[in-house]
Amino acid sequence: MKLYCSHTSPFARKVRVLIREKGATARVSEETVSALEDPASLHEANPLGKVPALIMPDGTSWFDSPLICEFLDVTLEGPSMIPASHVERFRVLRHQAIADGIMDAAVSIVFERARPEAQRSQMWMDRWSRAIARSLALLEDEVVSLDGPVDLGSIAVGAALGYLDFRHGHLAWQESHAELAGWWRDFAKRPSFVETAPPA
Ligand SMILES: N[C@@H](CCC(=O)N[C@@H](CS)C(=O)NCC(=O)O)C(=O)O
Repeated sequence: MKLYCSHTSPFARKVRVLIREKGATARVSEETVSALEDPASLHEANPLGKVPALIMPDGTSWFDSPLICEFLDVTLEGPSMIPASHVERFRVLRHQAIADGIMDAAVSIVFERARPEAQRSQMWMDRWSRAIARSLALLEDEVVSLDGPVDLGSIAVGAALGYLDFRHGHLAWQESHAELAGWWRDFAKRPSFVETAPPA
């Protein structure tokens, strides 16, 4: 299997961490692509033109990181990252949903900032910023639910927080969310996160 990814994408990092937590790096090779350069190989694997995308030896492809994670979780050996019991499964998927939402908003702000100033929408950047702020407040309130064995939910939250540190350091979110920051400081030390840290 081959994963098209980028080392700056938080969605790709989520998948790359999950593969490492399952101890299955030998099963998935990683190829770095730049989605914004529109490589044909990426479009063939994912018509949406986004990373990550997973391509199978027979040419079948999987895209959108939640689906890739679920596919890899059931097909790769190693500990399960999505619990089977309904209550636990939905707790994990809820964490993933809020984390993916933070990533969507944070990535959108980065793309918006890259546009010529006259074309930027302050209204949208403010709206995405408020969504991030509300989501961080929710995670701060519910931080105890992130404790316990690593799973797709905690991996996704880690990928989202790591992206805020990488691209949105000016938010200084760790100063206003002490519990969540404490959780992340420990969680970020996992080898799976250290190995996939975005470039300095
Ligand atoms: N919902 C997608 C989002 C993936 C995504 O937005 N990837 C970004 C990089 S962080 C991308 O490739 N963007 C290129 C584009 O939007 O054209 C997922 O979960 O995989």
